[in-house]
Parts: sequence; C-alpha cells; structure tokens
Amino acid sequence: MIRKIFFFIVWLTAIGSSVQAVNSNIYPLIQNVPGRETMLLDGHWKYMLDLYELGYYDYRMNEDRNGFFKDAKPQKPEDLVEYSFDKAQTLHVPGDWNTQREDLFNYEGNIWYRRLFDFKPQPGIRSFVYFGAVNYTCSIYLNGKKIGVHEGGFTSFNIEVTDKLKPGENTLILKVDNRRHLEGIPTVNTDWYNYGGITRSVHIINVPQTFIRDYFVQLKKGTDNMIAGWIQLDGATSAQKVTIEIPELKFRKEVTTDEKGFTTFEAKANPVLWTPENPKLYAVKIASATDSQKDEIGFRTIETKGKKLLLNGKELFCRGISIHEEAPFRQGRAWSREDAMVLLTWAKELGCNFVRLAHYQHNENMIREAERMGLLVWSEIPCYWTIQWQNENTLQNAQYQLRDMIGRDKNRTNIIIWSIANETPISGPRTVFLRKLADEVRSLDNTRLVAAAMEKKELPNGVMTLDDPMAEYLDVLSFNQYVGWYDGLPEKCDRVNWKFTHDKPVFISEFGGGALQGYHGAVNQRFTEEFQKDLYQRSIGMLERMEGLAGCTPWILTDFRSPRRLMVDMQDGFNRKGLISDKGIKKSAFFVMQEWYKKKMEEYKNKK
Ligand code: GCB
Repeated sequence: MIRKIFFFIVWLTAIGSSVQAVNSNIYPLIQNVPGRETMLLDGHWKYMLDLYELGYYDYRMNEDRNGFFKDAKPQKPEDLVEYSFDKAQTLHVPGDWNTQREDLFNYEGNIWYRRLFDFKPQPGIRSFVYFGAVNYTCSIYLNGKKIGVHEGGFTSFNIEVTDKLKPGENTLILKVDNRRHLEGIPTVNTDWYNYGGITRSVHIINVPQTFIRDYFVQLKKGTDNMIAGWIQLDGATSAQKVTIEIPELKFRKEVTTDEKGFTTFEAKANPVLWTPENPKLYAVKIASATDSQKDEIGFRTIETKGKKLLLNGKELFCRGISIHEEAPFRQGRAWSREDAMVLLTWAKELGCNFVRLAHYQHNENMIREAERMGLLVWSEIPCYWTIQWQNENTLQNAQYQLRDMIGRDKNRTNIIIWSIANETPISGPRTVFLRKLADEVRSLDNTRLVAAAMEKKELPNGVMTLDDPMAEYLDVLSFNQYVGWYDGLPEKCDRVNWKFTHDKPVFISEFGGGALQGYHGAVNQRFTEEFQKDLYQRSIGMLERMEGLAGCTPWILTDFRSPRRLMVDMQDGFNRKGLISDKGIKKSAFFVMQEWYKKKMEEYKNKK
C-alpha cells in the first residue's frame, strides 16, 4: 500500500511538472521552423481582459477547474456563464496588445486569447504547437486542458500536442500575463516598453514519428575547411542513417545515429566564407529515413587575437548600431519580415556591418534578414540591471532563456557574439551568476564569442577603464559608456584617456545621447540635434584614441518607447537617443556616424 501511495505521489509530481514548465528540457526546440511546412495560426484571436484573474482563480483564490480555458457556453437558458469568447473582440496575432487598442495601451496584467482551428489528425504524424514569443508568462490550454506554462517574453517554445488534438474543431486558449516581477529576467526595472501579448507567430508543426528535431552545422572551431556539427532525431528507438548534403560544395556525408537518434559529423569542405561584403549562404539538406530538412547556412570563423577581432582570419572593425525590436513608424513590437527589412536597411545605410540586437532575442526574421544582408549580429538575453543574483529560480530562468536563444539561432552564421548581460552591478553573487551563464554558452556553442555589456570606471586620476571581474571570463572588453551625456558634457570626450589592462578587443556596446528630431538650437542645449551631433563628433574623436577598439554599437538606431522618459514635449514616452526618429526621419548625428563608418570601412579594407 505504502509503495502504491509512493508511486502515486511520484506520478502526480511527474504530471504536475510536465504541465508546469515548458522549457527546452521537457520540449526541446524544433530547429528551422521557417523551413518547415506548418499550419500558421496567425490572424484574429478572440481576447478577454481579465484584471482580477477571475478566469483563473475561484473566489477563494484556488485555481479554478472551470476557468475561462473551458470556453463554456450556456446550453440551456437557465445556465450561468459570465463570459463569452464568442462575443469578445479580437486582437491580431502576432502583435502586442498595447498598440492594437487604445484602452490596452498601458495595460499590464492578464489577457485571455482564444483561437479555433480545424485539424485532421493523420496516422503516424506528430504535432507540436510552436510559439515565436509570448510576453511574459503564459498558461496554454488545448481543448479545455492545460498543456503547459512558459516564462520569458522573447524566446520561442513548442509543446507536443499529438494526443491532444482532435478531428474537426480545436480550441487553443492562452492566458498571457505581462506583469513584471522582481525575480524575473528581465526584472521590474528596464528602459523599454513592456509590450504584452502573443508577439510572434504561432504554428502547428506536423512531423513524422521520427523527425529531425535539431542540428548544428558550422565550421569546426579553429578551422576554415572542416564542416562539423551534430544532428538530433526525435522519436528514434534504434540507430538510423542520416545524410547531410551541401550540393554546391559537393559535400555529402552519411552518418549513423546512436539509438537515441544523436550523431555528430565532420568532413572537409572548402566553402566560400560568409563576410558582410559577400554574405554567401549554402543550401544544406539533412535527410533521415523518414524526414528531411532544408536550410540556408553560411560558414565563417570568428576569433580574438590579443586586441584584435578576426573574421575569417582578417582583422575586423564592427561598424555597428544597437537596435530594439520596435516597429518602425507604427511603434509596437516588430515581428514581420518587412519590419526587419526597414530597420536593417537603415543600419546598412548608416554603413554598418554589425548590429547589436538589444536587449533580448529578436524575432527570427531579424536574424535571417541580417544574415542575408551581410550584417553580423550580437544577440543577448534580457539579464539587465538589478537581477536577483542569489535566486536559484532566476538563474534557471536565465539559463533557459540562454539555451533557447542559442537553440534557435545557432546555425545563423552572422551571429558572432552571444551576450549574457547588460549593465549589471558588480558584486560577488552577480559574478558567480554570470560566470555560470558564460560557462553555459561555451558548453553549448564554442564557435562564437561570449560578451556582456559591462560598465566603465573612472579612476581618481581621470583615466577611464574597465574594472569588472567578468572581463576575465569574457572574450571582449565590451561596455557601455555615456561620456558627454550622463557623465559630463560632450567636451569631456576631448579630455578622457582610456587604459585597459586586459589584452582583449575593446568594444563600446553603447554611447550616445538624446535629441528630438527637428528641435534645433545651440550646441550646448540638451535634446537639440546640434547637441547630439556635437556629442557624436566628440565621441568619435575619443574612440579614435582608444587603443584596441574593435567596434561599437551606438545607442540607438531609432527612438523607442520607454516609460522612463517623461519629459513633456521632448520625450513624451520615448527614449530619444535614436539616430532616426520614431517617425523614420534621420537626425543630424546619423550623418556624422555614417561619415565615420565610411572612413572606417576604407581603413579596414586592406587589413590582413
Ligand atoms: C543604457 C541601457 C539602455 C538604455 C540607455 C539609456 O545604458 O543599456 O537600455 O536605454 O542606457 O538611454 O539610458
């Protein structure tokens, strides 16, 4: 009897945990979703605003077994049902809710979403529901049953629903909660707008019983003529043959997986290396007995040598810009290919070969378009400012977000830097936390560099430096500095000298200042285009004197919404540090930076 009770408890715990957290341990991410034929669930979803979470808790605050996820409808006139998805209004998915309806603009709380769809189960086919991103937490219900919860507003996740879909009409319901949490990643305090909702596409992915779930195909670290990686099948119960082919390179390799469907491979090849000037991608085909995958993959090397960054062995200067995932012109979260094209075309116009996608993983369109356009990428997780360093759950959350970021994008050759944090306050626990993240990155992907946006330090003798214990564990000395904006006036840039003790490339991950586009005045008048222009001119002078500078990503491409920016008539809820306004108009500083990048490009053209 005691044994039976024990097993019952174990079973209950197992059920509980499989419902509780959808993470890459339970449902590993499916690679290359854009390359699969999927059933897209984008479009108009019914929604209900639920300020008091009454669709979730009963009046004693217990989880209600008959919450809104039941999608109840009165059957008889006397039935009491106090909500109706059928009569509710709609929100477009993907999209944040804030910019779709005026009354939701400042809403932080719960919204229920419902989507009905027809489905025809087919024998031998497995199905997964895939979410590009939902901010910040969500509970997911299919046909009245909870199938998972997820935390983290910018990473993708999928859940297997093979046994939960039914023939005919299916009901997918999400409870999305975008409230901020002290223990969250990010925490309550950021400098960007907390757009809520199902912000990226939703797909049903249908795959064979045994399918190619994941793969990693890049140049082997330290070589430029050896393509190496691994393939993971899902559903395999015995060893299987898998082939990987790159027809243009006449590269073909057949390998056999272990009984869990995993295999590594490596073989010689001579690809034309991916560069910003020639962003060459190859069609790569992976095939198993039951499934096949097609992707476009490029090959390049990235390494550091003393103070130099080397791309394909050649010295690189990152002519970069920081970008938030905010839609040009209409504001709100960007998600579409068109949004990505507009933002990245501006970056190209500025003369960039590099973009810092701040402060969280951006949608896949951004990364893939950047790759096609020849833009190198810094990708980061929202481990930003005052994280709860001693909270184990917070660490685990950061680790999942990191794994999911790398999980989705590890085959994108334009990503050369994984960043683990931004401007975090130095302390023992913080360094322990960040070291674990840095180790995690290296264990998942040793082909790229690991960085964090750290902070500068001014020594009593006026010398500026980087004095952060994390510098030792990271590959680049990357830090944000606002000399001339938060720290003195622009003329300070002319006086500052920088000294670094580490023999590593220096990278300025942020600098800049605000200006309201079209606001003109004296050079010492804050928020004028003249002030911003002068600040950029002097910052460039300072950067030119910085030994070992390997690149920079000024803050920021476009003005973006932030609740921290309250100045009426000047900010009006926008961080105005953009080189381009929220209306898409370039400010004077844009052209200063453009001119400098032209010069840098010439300077580095013939570097070895
Ligand atoms: C920073 C932050 C960035 C802010 C920026 C600012 O250092 O990393 O998220 O938006 O400063 O404008 O103050």
